[in-house]
Amino acid sequence: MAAELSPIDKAKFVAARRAVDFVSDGMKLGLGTGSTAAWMVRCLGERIREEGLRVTGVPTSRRTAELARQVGVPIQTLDEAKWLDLTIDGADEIDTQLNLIKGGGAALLQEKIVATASDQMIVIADAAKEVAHLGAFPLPIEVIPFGWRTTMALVEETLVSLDVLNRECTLRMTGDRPLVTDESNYIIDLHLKRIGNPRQLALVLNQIPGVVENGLFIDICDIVVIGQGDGRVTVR
Ligand code: ABF
Repeated sequence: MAAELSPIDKAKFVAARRAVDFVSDGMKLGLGTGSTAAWMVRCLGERIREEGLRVTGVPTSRRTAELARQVGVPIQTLDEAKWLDLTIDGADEIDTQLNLIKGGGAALLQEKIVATASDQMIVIADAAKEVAHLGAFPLPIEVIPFGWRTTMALVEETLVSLDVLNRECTLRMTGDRPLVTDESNYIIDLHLKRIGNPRQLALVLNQIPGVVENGLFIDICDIVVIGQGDGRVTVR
């Protein structure tokens, strides 16, 4: 499967393949979104075909659901699963406390719901995702479309009240139209450059009317599997 991959894709693939080793027969899984998570879904499909692995997956986006169907991973809804043994997903940034920024793939809402409804979460990533401090990657927040400009203004005011220096907020676009998430919401990206107190910011952002969820995953990730372009994998 990984014959002629670029170094970055090799890194994502080996991390995904190693994470799938944690999956055992009968598990109910959360299936993440993004290119690294896509490798995980493909590796799961391979284990199902070659070993007869029996698992079910709850996808965190339509595109993950479609890929799961293509590669033969049985899927169900979170309500059908009720609770999950393990979620495996990607991330945009991972700090030394295993706190994450997620949402670059605009799937943060379902990803956070599914990850929180799991006994364990494994994050898979290439080494470039590891950072000393979160924030260089713009922090995505999901907002309802109604009054989004007002919501964005309230977010900027909140950032001022928190003495956040860099406060640029942008509506995520697809071409010349706002990107619409699977839950029919919008994404606003917060270009903060560095987040001094992710825990506090995550709590404050979700108090703002119109904000549905934010891309800070605090105390949710249990294990990180990092892949390198030369095929090495580290688990921490
Ligand atoms: C998804 O994976 C998103 O939350 C995150 O933005 C993305 C990372 O994508 P990739 O694996 O393609 O780098 O879970």
